[in-house]
Amino acid sequence: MSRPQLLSPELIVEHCKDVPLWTIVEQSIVREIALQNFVAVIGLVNAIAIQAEVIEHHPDLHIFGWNKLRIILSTHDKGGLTELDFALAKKIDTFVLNS
Ligand code: H2B
Repeated sequence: MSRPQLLSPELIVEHCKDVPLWTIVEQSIVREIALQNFVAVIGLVNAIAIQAEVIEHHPDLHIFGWNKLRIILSTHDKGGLTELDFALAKKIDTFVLNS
């Protein structure tokens, strides 16, 4: 996939409307999720990992507290947020609904 450009602050605000469960933290968007148990978290991590490989865009994934996952999305190549981050956030939201 081609590497998109950094988004303007105005476009970031627009994209955030599509992913209301994500929070802007510095140059990234972050979502924390609590699931039923550890195995459910691992299942979600695996689903995200496969998608990340497909689109060649990789979030930071932090498992903590046995049933929680913190997902941090940023485009490292560009030093901030791009369309790729919001596309992956939307996809991850669909995985969470099904986990
Ligand atoms: N993931 C993230 N989150 N940011 C990047 O800039 C990035 C990546 N770059 N995954 C990708 C890999 C790039 O290095 C390869 C060549 O696609």
